[in-house]
Amino acid sequence: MEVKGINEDQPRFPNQRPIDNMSCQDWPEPIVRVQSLSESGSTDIPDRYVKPPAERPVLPNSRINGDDEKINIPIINLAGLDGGDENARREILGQISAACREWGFFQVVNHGVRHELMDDARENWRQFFHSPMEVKQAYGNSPKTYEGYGSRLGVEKGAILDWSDYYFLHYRPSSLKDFNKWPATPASCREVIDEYCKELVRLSGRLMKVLSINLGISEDRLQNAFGGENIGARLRVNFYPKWPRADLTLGLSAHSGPGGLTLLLPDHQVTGFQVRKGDNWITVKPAKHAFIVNIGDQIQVLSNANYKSVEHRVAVNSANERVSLAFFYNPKSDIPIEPVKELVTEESPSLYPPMTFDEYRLFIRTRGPKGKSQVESMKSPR
Ligand SMILES: O=C(O)CCC(=O)C(=O)O
Repeated sequence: MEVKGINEDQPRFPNQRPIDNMSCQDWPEPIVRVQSLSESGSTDIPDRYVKPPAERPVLPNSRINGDDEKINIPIINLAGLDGGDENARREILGQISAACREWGFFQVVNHGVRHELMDDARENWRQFFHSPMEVKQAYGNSPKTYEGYGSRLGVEKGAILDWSDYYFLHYRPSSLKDFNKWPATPASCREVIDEYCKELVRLSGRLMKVLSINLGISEDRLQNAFGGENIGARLRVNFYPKWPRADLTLGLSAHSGPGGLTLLLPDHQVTGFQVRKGDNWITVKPAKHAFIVNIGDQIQVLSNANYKSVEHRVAVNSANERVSLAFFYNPKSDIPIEPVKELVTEESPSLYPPMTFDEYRLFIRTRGPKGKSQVESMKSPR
C-alpha cells in the first residue's frame, strides 16, 4: 500500500493538528538503532529518549517471579470452547465478555497453538536481533509501509522516541506477503514465522466468533465486516534493549491498538507490558505459553463502543533485554469500517463515521503512538 501524504484540505481527525509538508516517504532524521546505543556501554540516556515526567513508567520488578503485584488481567482457559459441552462453552464466553468490557485485555491458555512453535518463534527473532548489524540493516524500513527493520514509529521531526527496535512483516493479504522481506537469518526464521502466523490467523478467527456472539450478533458478523477471508495480518516483533535508566524512558509509548485484534506473545522471562486500568498502570504477569489478547480500535468502532480498546505501553528493563511478538489481525484495508447496523439504535446512535483502515492507520504511521487520541477524536457527539 502506498501511504499518501496527509496535507489534505479537510483533516479526518478534527481535534488533531496537521503535520505540514510531510510526505511519509522517508524518515525525517538519520535512524539510530537503539540496540547499538544500549550495547555502547554508555550510561547516559540520550535526550531523544527521555520522556516528560508525567509519562515515565512505574517500574515492575525485573523478573516475573520476583514481581509481587497481585493484580493481573484475566487468564481464560479456552480448552472447552469447541468441545461440545454447552455449559463449559457458555462459561468461557461469559469470561471473555467480562474481560472485554472490564479490561479490553485477557490472556488465553489452551488456545491450540503448539508451545514449541511459540518458543521457537520468539527464539528465532531473538537470534535475528543478535545478528550482525549489516544483516539487519539489509532489511532497514521506511515509513512508506513500515515493513522491515525499524527503530521509530511516526515521522515527526524532533519527536521524543521510544526505547526499542522492531521488525514489521506482512502475512495477509497474500498479495503483500513477500518472503524476501522476511529475515533469512536465522535459517529457520521464515518457515517458523509462516507456520506461527497461520496458527494465529486461525486462533484470531475463533476469537472473532466469540466476540460476535457476545455482542448478540451472528457469529460471522465481525469477520464479514473485516472483509471475510480477505483480512489483513501483520507481525511486529519488538526488541527492547536493556538500559540502566529505565525509569526515564518507555519501550513503547501508551497507545491503543489501531487495528482489530492483537495477539501478543510476551517475553516469558522479562515483564514490562503495562495496561491502563482507570488512572493506574497494571503490569501484566504473563501466564506460561499464553497469548495476551487485545481489543483494537476497529472493534471499538464496529461494536459502536460496546467494547473499548484500552491503552497499553511497555516499560524498559534495566538489567535484561525483552522480546515480544505482536500479531495484528486487521480488517481488509480498503473497506469502510463503521458500527454494525444491529448495534445502532435510536437510543444508541452510531458513534463513528465510516473510515477505511488504510485511512485510519495514517495517524499512527505519521504521529507514532499517542494514547487513545485518534479513536476519541473520531467520535461524534451523541
Ligand atoms: O511488547 C509488548 O509487550 C507490547 C507490544 C505492543 O503493544 C505492540 O507492538 O503494539
